[in-house]
Amino acid sequence: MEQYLQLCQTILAEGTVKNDRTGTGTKSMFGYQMRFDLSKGFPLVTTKKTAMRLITSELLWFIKGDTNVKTLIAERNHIWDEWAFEKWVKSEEYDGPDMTDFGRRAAQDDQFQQIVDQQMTIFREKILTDDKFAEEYGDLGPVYGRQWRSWPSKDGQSIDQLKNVIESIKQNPDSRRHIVTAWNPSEVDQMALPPCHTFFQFYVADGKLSCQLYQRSADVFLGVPFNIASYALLTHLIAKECNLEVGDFVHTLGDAHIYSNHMDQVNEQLSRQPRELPTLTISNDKKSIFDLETSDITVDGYDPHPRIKAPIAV
Ligand code: UFP
Repeated sequence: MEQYLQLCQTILAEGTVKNDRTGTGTKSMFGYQMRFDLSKGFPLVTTKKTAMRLITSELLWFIKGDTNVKTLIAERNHIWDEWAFEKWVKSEEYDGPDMTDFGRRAAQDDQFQQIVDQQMTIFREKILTDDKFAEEYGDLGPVYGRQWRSWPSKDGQSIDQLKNVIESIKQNPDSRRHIVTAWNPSEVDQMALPPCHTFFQFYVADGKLSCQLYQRSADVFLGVPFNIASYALLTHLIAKECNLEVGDFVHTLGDAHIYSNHMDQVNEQLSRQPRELPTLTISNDKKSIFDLETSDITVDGYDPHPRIKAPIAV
């Protein structure tokens, strides 16, 4: 994963100090590209421990077209909880303690953090046990799963971009139109977080499938290790589905930034020696990627340096 450390180094050396939506401040550069040959190991960052289980369950959730956090919560994956929780605490039905601007307030106030945690626990329990509540407050709306699998079209129908792209890779591998886009201009204003991984394209040559992602905005310390592994996994899954070997994952970044409160963590990582990459195994007994479950995917030989904690910018 020299490529990832090189990205960190380049931003530290050449980036511009730039303000951002969250008010945290960043060092940032515009336009950067990394390339990972997927036949040389699975690109899961080794200079800090990264939770593959969360990456896998989130990606399969996207692939199934699911937009409800219930599925993720049931798998102990909490990366999307806050977005659903926000909808709940802003609703008329919510009658607990005031949660205005809870993310920012909790970050500055430990006591308030405890109150948020309590409400979050109640929220998760309700999502898991009350179907009607989950239907109403667990759904995140027009996020990735929706755009990939049922992009609303003009005539009231929907477009299954993922199925279509798999079909086009199989039928016409040389095509230059193997594209899936999550950036839907007509729905961006309804999204809590407009898609960061916005657009991807597949490419077939010499029996190998490559994938390039355009990521408009990249939190290099917290987000990017997840994003690399997620799209590497997606490329493996689609390659298997199409009977192809894996080629390269090309990761193109728009605004690539390191938050000002992640500098020590990035330097800590840069002081560590990268280790051998793990290998990915996809269980063979299921036919379609649409039927896969988290337990069907395993990563072996992952021996990372210890975890590094860092605050998330909201
Ligand atoms: N971010 C990522 N990868 C993701 C994701 C978010 O890096 O997959 F969902 C980061 C990028 C940025 C913030 O720091 O989250 C989104 O903020 P904005 O919409 O202002 O770009």
